[in-house]
Amino acid sequence: MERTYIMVKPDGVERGLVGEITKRFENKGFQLLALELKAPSREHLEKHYADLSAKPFFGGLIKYMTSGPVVAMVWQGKGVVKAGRVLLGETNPLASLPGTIRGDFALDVGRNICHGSDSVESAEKEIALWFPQGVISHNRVIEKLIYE
Ligand code: DAT
Ligand code: MG
Repeated sequence: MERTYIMVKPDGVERGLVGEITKRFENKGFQLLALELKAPSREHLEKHYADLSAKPFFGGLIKYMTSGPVVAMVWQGKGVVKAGRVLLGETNPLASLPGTIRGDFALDVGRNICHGSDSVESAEKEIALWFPQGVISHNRVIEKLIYE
């Protein structure tokens, strides 16, 4: 079953949006496999965002991401990588529709409150980076009510 890495960024944690963001993934039917409040090092975040290291905003991005704790999560379910991106909205919150997390709660691209993996491949890498100890694999009793 597909898995994705979702992270509430420091502004989302500070603004008390952890429950709101988590609720949307739960409501949709996705299954939580891992959740932890973390204070990642600069080096750890530089690995997470390695693909963006040449971008002019990289320094500001790392500074923002180390400004407070983040909530790291792994969610599982059918099509969860793509569906997670749909729940999040666009990278630029102003281009995100109401009903999406960024569309409902953010304005600036550099304060967009939540991260979601952009492909199955990056999800696997990100889950291994944030949860090297692995996640809890468990069978939900309600599975047959969510899937046909
Ligand atoms: P996403 O987070 O939607 O996957 P991304 O991976 O391209 O977007 O960029 C990672 C983060 O970097 C993004 O959430 C916010 C920041 N960022 C992206 N583009 C930016 C820009 N043009 N100016 C400032 N920050 C930017
Ligand atoms: Mg990205």
